[in-house]
Amino acid sequence: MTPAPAPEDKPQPHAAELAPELAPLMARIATDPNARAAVLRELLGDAACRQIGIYQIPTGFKLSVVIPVYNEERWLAELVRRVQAVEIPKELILVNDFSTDGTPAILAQLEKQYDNVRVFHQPKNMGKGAALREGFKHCTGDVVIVQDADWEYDPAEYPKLVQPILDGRADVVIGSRFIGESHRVLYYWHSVANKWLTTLSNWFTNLNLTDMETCYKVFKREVIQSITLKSNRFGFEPEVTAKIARRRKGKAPWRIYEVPISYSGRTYEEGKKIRLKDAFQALYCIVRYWIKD
Ligand SMILES: Nc1nc2c(ncn2[C@@H]2O[C@H](COP(=O)(O)OP(=O)(O)O)[C@@H](O)[C@H]2O)c(=O)[nH]1
Ligand SMILES: [Mg+2]
Repeated sequence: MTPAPAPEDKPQPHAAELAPELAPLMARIATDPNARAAVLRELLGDAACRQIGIYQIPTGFKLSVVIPVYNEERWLAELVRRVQAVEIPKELILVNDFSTDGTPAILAQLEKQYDNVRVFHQPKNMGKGAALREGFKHCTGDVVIVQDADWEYDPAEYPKLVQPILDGRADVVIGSRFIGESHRVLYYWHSVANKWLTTLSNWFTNLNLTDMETCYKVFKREVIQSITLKSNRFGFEPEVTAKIARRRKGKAPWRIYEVPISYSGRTYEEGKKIRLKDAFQALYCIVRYWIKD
């Protein structure tokens, strides 16, 4: 006896098949994300749409996606495709950190393929922090997001990450892998190290973050371009956190939000590069940037 198909295997009828009069509307909203958001808001209600990051993108809004790239030939092209698939107007700033594999050729191809992609090259391998610093200089968007060049983080979550800024509630948004979304089950000691580093950073900054080491950090452009960053390698994460924390006070305090994100970590065999020494570097930077800018 053939088993009954699982519910998700059954072909689902398209809305336009059920109700042909919907066909012109479906065709119209297929190419217009704001029209789709408006229709869904009417159907589902504002609250449900907010939960899933469906909202109107203001006219003229642009997101700058800064991608540091070091020897990522295996992941890069597909990652850029996933970023481009996000329905937010954007520019992609890719910074090649002196890669020695096929990455430069892929970057050249991407720059040719897409109008909104710009590529910059570091003169020698200097680390993620230095690559980001270079990338931030060239951003022209309203909001800036950091994107690693692997598949550990999912660009489909940009709308949710940008939402607190577009709502006027936040100046900085930090994605957290530890407050609710799904994640690939991998290295236990990594998650322990992440939690320790976050806790220690919180002691010094008095922020109640749950994931300081996350890649997804989102800033209003004027916020990130007004911070002087020094760390060349993975010290970027504690440094930027400390410098943002300092600006919670004063005349125009920066407001920070945290948003749950999923995480599909990669293994060392798949190209993960962060090492134990990077945790010690982060430890040093937490203390160093607490003492002095
Ligand atoms: N490890 C490492 N990553 C770099 C460097 N320069 C730029 N990157 C990029 O920084 C991002 C984070 O590094 P990644 O290896 O994904 O960190 P991990 O996944 O936490 O091990 C990736 O997009 C790298 O390609 C570098 O010198 N070393
Ligand atoms: Mg990574």
